[in-house]
Amino acid sequence: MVEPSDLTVIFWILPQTSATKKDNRTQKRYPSERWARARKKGEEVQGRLRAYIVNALRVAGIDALAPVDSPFFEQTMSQRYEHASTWSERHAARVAGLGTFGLSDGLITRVGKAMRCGSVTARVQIPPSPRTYDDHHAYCLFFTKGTCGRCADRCPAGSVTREGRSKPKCRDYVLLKTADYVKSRFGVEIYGSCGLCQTGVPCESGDTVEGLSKPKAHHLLPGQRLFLAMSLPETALRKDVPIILCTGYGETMSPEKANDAGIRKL
Ligand code: B12
Ligand code: SF4
Ligand code: SF4
Repeated sequence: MVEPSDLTVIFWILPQTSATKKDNRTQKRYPSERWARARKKGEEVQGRLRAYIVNALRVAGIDALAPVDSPFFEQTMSQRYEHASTWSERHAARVAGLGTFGLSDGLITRVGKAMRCGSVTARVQIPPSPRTYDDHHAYCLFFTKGTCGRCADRCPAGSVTREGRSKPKCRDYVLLKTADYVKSRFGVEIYGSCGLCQTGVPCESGDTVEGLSKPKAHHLLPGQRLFLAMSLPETALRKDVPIILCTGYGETMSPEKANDAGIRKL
């Protein structure tokens, strides 16, 4: 029998690169090529990262699974919440102290809303990272200051408005229109890419998060420290196993700085 208190959720945020954000900022209707490719390849990377962490934990004798890869994960249509799933990465991240929701429903983190995220649940007890907010909308200017609303202006599907969000409008747009567009224009076969509400907005890179320093490229977010702590036995102590500290947030990183930080290859 497993009690909730026996478990720890390990969570990470992988921000989009500055080049991807820059390209998508100029878009008015459809995603840029980089954004579409990041949606496809980014999720593949997430899948591998989840599998890697689960495996490292299991080798260290710790039961673990990635909720979204487990047989219990399903996406469903809820009468109350429309499109829903049995594991919400965004809710888990909010609880883990990594971010709060914005007007567009996107999760705004210290490194911004333009990101992808993932999690692994493990049977181990680790003290939780501190949660630095009480309000679940703390990083959104619309809810905290009554300003902004830029994500609503940017949404080409009319899904985000100042009155709330329509999931079906977003879903129809990204499943039908952008999927056709990125396939015919870039040869990328992927549904669900758009992200105009995540780029060209004040919260894109975490600038609406007050009072907290932005993590440097090779620094870990609080939730990621848990990951390192937990995978230490199998990774950090073994010199032959590489550790990826950050995949994607390259604004201040260069091969020289990476080298200085002890990373052998960028
Ligand atoms: C199905 C899905 C979709 C569907 C429907 C999503 C939806 N619920 O609206 C479609 C295809 C439309 C979609 C679109 C997009 N998605 Co999507 N999607 C998912 C997926 C697989 C499941 C989401 C889900 O149904 N969860 C259950 C519902 C109930 O919760 P939720 O959507 O996570 O979040 C809810 C909260 O924000 C809540 N909320 C808002 N305020 C408050 C306040 C309180 C108090 C509470 C309790 C809740 C709450 O309302 C949201 C909607 O119900 C997740 C991965 C995952 N397993 O979590 C990715 C995920 C949510 N998508 C993501 C992304 C990047 C996108 C897109 C930008 C597409 C793209 N890649 O270009 C758009 C953004 C849409 C938007 N405005 O946020 C990221 C989120 C990034 C972020 N910053 O938030 C995720 C987490 C994928 C990942 N691994 O990184 N997506
Ligand atoms: S663009 Fe503005 S209104 Fe929309 S989520 Fe970001 S801070 Fe909130
Ligand atoms: S992903 Fe695109 S369609 Fe969906 S809410 Fe954001 S801007 Fe609108």
